Amino acid sequence: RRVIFSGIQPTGIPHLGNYLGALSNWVKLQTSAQRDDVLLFSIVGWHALTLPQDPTRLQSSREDMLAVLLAIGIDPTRSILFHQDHNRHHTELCWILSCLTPMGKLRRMTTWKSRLAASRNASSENDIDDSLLNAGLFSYPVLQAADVLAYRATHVPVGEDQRQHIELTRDLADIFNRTFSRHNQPPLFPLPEYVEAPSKRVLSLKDPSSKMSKSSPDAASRILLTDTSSQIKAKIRGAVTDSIPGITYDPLSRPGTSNLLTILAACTDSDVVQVTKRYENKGHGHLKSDVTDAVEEVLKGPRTEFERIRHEKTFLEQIAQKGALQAMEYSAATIDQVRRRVGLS
Ligand code: AQP
Repeated sequence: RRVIFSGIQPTGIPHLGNYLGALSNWVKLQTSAQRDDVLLFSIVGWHALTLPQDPTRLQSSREDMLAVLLAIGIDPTRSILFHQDHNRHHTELCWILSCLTPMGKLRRMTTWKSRLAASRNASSENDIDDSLLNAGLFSYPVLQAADVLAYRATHVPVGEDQRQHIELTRDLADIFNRTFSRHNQPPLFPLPEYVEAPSKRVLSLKDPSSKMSKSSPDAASRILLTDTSSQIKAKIRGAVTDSIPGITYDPLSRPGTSNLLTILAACTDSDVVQVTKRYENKGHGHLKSDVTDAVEEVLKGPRTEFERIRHEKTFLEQIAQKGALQAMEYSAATIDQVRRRVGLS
């Protein structure tokens, strides 16, 4: 049987990139799952703390995220839907794995390298502004590994930007297995597989050299799952493209135009090359109008459902409580074995 695990940070309402790159795949996996497959989807609050958060906003973002996940179709009677911070097994396993993680592996994570680059003082290559960095930011890929391994997950559907972290998770599972499998004990952890999302990285609408992100200061750079149809229209109309006549798919030299084609293909479940052919002799205005319609079609259902359930606090609390208990039941068996193997039972 497959054990499928994935998570999302409660750092704001998810955007179209989160949806096309990860969340829509969660729903597809849930629909196509075999009866004995286990699915776990987590709102990973501890990860959010790697960057400064306003406590009141974090609290409401956690609640909104739960409502969004239900609104897009995660079914709590089929999948275990829970807040990571309700299950302390994650942090316990994270500590044990941290003690097995070579620093060099963490230094090679591209997410860390880009944070480091961003914090270098403009006046000197070697001068790093420490105030922008913290130990959690450096080691959060280990917490991510613990999130996955606590359930001995076999499959992890995440966006392309997380692929390297799944490789690290496999490495740490392997290190643990080799270090703590004495007397012919079978390895404790399966090596989890990265499950590719149907859509690749969705880029910022305002700066197509970077990905669409919840934390970008420019709100016009992303389409939120809860945006109204007029907000969607305005954001796509304002998306940065180029002045080259005709439409071609060329992510390197035409990233803005190609991003719109990626979005259109993903929203209509089509191949990007086929989609591009239809626009060969058309202009950006035509493309943008069709992208707007396709995005609206995908988001209108979740948006209505979100508005319906977001204020049902008791219902949302019950879902969270049930999810936490189910998640802990699963991870307790792993943590018990981990403690025994390392000599801490
Ligand atoms: N632009 C994107 N395109 C495709 N997939 C994406 N994901 C994120 N951005 C894109 C995928 O969404 C899942 C949940 O992401 P996350 O919230 O846990 O963290 P993140 O990758 O850091 O996403 P954001 O939006 O950029 O959040 P902030 O700004 O808070 O850091 C992951 O599977 C991710 O791959």
